[in-house]
Amino acid sequence: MVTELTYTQHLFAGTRDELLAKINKQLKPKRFKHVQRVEQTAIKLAKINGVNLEKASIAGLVHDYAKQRPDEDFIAAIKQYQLDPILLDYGNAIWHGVVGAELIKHELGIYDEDILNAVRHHTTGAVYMSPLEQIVYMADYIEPERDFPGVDVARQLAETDLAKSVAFQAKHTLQYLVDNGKPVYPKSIDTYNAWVPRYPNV
Ligand code: DGI
Ligand code: FE
Ligand code: FE
Repeated sequence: MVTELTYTQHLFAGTRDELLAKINKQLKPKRFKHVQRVEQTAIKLAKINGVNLEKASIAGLVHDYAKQRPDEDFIAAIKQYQLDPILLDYGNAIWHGVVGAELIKHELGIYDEDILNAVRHHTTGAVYMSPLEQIVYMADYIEPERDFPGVDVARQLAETDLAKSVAFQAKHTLQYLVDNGKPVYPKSIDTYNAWVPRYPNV
């Protein structure tokens, strides 16, 4: 069942359909479908955890808004908004969330810091994550088309113990990065340290 919320909280200056149209222009069809599945999954987790449904909808829809932008756009934004220059050592995987949040703020006029932090932290997690941030981080990981070993454990955990599911994702993502010799963004390690030792056998 698809939940099409009516926006009333002025977090975005327009209707959900108007927001969808703006996102649609930024993304290829596959990615556009993904963000709609993340929205629906985020709403489901928001209902379970008593989180603002409109924020879950907007954050889910916009989380990958910048995913298909060229590198030059991110490099320009890192400089223009004086973000941490260490970001320049990374690439789209890290930029589309951390830097993407600034593009969302300025291009879509979404200023709610909880929504923006949910976008900023959706890839790497963070030491402190609000319930909304945890929901978007997990919804992206477990949306219905995700298919990897352990995804069903992650889904089960996300619906029963949100914080423990965050620990699960932090541990398994770091494991994946290390196993594949990928560069680890320092904040991903901070996320691991903040969340995983609380649940040593996750
Ligand atoms: O944008 P999506 O594909 O929907 O999902 P995402 O934003 O969670 O990105 C997932 C990818 O990002 C996944 O392949 C793992 C990667 N990633 C997460 N943390 C790090 C990272 N990649 C690098 N290089 N370093 C990280 O710390
Ligand atoms: Fe993403
Ligand atoms: Fe995503």
